[in-house]
Amino acid sequence: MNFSERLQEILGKKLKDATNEEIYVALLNTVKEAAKDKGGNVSDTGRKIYYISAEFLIGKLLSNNLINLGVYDEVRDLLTANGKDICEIEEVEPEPSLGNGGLGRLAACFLDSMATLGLEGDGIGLNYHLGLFKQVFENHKQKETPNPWIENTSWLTDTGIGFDVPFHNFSIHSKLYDIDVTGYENGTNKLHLFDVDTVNESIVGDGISFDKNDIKQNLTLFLYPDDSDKQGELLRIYQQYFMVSNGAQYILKECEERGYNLEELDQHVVIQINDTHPSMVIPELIRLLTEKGISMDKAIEIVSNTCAYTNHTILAEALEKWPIDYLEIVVPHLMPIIRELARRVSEKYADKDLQIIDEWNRVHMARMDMHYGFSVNGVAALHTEILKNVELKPFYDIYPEKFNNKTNGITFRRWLMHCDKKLVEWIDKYGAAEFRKDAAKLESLLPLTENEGALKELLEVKQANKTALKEYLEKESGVKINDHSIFDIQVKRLHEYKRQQMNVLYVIYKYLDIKEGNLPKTPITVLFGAKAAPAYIIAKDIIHVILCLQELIQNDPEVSPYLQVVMVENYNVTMAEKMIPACDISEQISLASKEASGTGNMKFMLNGAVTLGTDDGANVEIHELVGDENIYVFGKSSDEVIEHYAKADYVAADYYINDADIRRWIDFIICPEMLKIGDVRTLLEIHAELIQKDWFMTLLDVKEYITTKEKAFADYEDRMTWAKKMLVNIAKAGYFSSDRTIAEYNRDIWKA
Ligand code: 26V
Repeated sequence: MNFSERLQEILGKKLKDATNEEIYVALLNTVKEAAKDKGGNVSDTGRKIYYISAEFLIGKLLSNNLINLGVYDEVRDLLTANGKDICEIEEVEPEPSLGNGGLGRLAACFLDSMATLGLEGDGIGLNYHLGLFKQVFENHKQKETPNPWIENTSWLTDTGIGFDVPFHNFSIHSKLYDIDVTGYENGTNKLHLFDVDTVNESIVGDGISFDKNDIKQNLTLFLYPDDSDKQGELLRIYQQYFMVSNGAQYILKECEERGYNLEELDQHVVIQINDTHPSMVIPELIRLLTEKGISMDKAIEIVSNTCAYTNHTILAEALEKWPIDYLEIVVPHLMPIIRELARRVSEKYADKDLQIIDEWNRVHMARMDMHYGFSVNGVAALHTEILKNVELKPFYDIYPEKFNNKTNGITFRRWLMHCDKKLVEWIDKYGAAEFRKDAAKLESLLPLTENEGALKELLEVKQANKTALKEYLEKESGVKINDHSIFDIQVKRLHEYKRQQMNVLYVIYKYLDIKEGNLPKTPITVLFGAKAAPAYIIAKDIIHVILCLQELIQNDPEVSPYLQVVMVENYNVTMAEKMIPACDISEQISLASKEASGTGNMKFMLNGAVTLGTDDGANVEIHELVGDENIYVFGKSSDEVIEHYAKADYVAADYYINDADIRRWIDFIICPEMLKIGDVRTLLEIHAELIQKDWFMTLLDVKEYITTKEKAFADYEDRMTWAKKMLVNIAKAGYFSSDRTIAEYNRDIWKA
């Protein structure tokens, strides 16, 4: 029976008589069955990959699964023939928010690529009932509300599997739910999400507040609850240990069922540790192996050959260091192992920067990973170089063979085939359809730079996507934008190092310029999307400034026909899928050296946006691929920035005092018109922050940023030349397929 027939059977009534909700549920169940029928991927070498991550930002799954099962077109046509619209059915599906941003989305892309390449590789994580949070704007401020996503019928399958996870003087029994990961024209892998039966959603009070002490009721309630206080940090340790203990027990159970000798664990298993959140898997596995009678020496050796660590940031504040006191409270049984691991290091090395336990009795999770894992990788060429030469230099000096780079990638199934169907049609028409199995084939489009007809059509595709976004925003939020303006987009988590505040200064500059009568040839729409961590005050202040500016400009009839600012609410994967194909200019303006890689930059490029960015993270590699002509690069280099930090010689106030332009833009934040719209205290706070601190050096680059952005806007006017830039970006994006990244992980690290 084919997919459509089975769908009709499961639905049990005529398609044209069914509601969108009924069709969604029937589709979901048909997909689950088809995923099972395809069977799992099996490793050639017998080594199975486990990708452990606190975050999997999977996005909606229906269309992605239909594409991977090769039935998308068939289902769409069947629905159309019955008066139904597949897009409306997609909207029925809730989006889980099981991640913060790039790190979680990367994990989701990696699962898709592992399955597609036929690698036997599963994800292990947690089933947060209420996700991260849903962002709503109230009084020009972010408010967090719960984001429930689990419905009676969902992608989760109850496996019936569970483990006892020991904590200090109590234990919790887990429950494992699986989500199928369908490979594109290949077998099915699993995402294993562990959960607790006793979690109680009704303990949530105002916003996302809840009793942090009641572990049985709150353990898998939210992703990374506010950890600005001790109770929050403890809960995070509870979550992390719960994740890795379940993961370790699951892995050992699978090995035992397959009849493997646990002393040869490293022959059968490789564990990729996604940032430091799952690092306790190392001592936990050692603990479990020694409980099974394996000696400490042997257990350490096996586990060290099994675990590999990926670093995703050089920001010191994001490298986890847990106080021993906290670990003693949550997982006292793990401390003897951690102490033993630390002792062995201190016996061998005197350097204090290499110690697992520091002089303030904190356990450095990344250091444990580097000593007791066989691989350490960064996520873009520049990032890995900075790790080797600066941030993790003492480790590179003793373990040069462990360090390697794996430049991030994105799955083209979601970020092209699913989200930009018009562009795919165009690519197919011009003979690069093979990109589906080999992304490098996009390069065959390059000769089209000489084909005026093809370039015109490419511009038409972009225009259609812009109109589609305009319609979507109006329908979803009532916001009206001009689809015949330039779409300049910055969407990513809100963080000072990403410098949304620099984009804000551009908007102010442009507003004042238009006020002075200098009108842009084509109107400009600056779009933002970003969630801020609930406890990150400055990030929330920046959102406030953006929302105030949005209103101020909207209400100014002199300026609003030429410049519009829109911050979309609750930016998530679904919103990204709508915004990215519509983008003209992709804002990637982090302070050089601070953005480990970025992956949004790759998605925009693939969809024909031109990057405006610093030479940071993977932008460096984009720059190399497309050449100076097809990207707008500005700003101080990572070397210069690193030197400024070393010498501590960047003084924001000097720029404010000595540069009248900069002073004018910054002071605009507290001008009477802004103070009338916004909150005085907040605006004063961010004003002072920019002058007195500006830790991420906005003012160092702001002028060059503005000049470069103006150049990009001017170049946009020559539509044919611009279309060539778009084309080169699309054609060169093949390198950023996560299929390439995963093939490299497998070649160099996993060997599965
Ligand atoms: C975490 C935190 C938490 C505490 C407060 C400050 C702070 C700042 C940054 C982070 C980032 C944690 C790791 C992370 O998400 N890294 C991102 O990983 C992506 C996938 O590799 C990469 O593309 C992004 O550049 C990188 O920021």
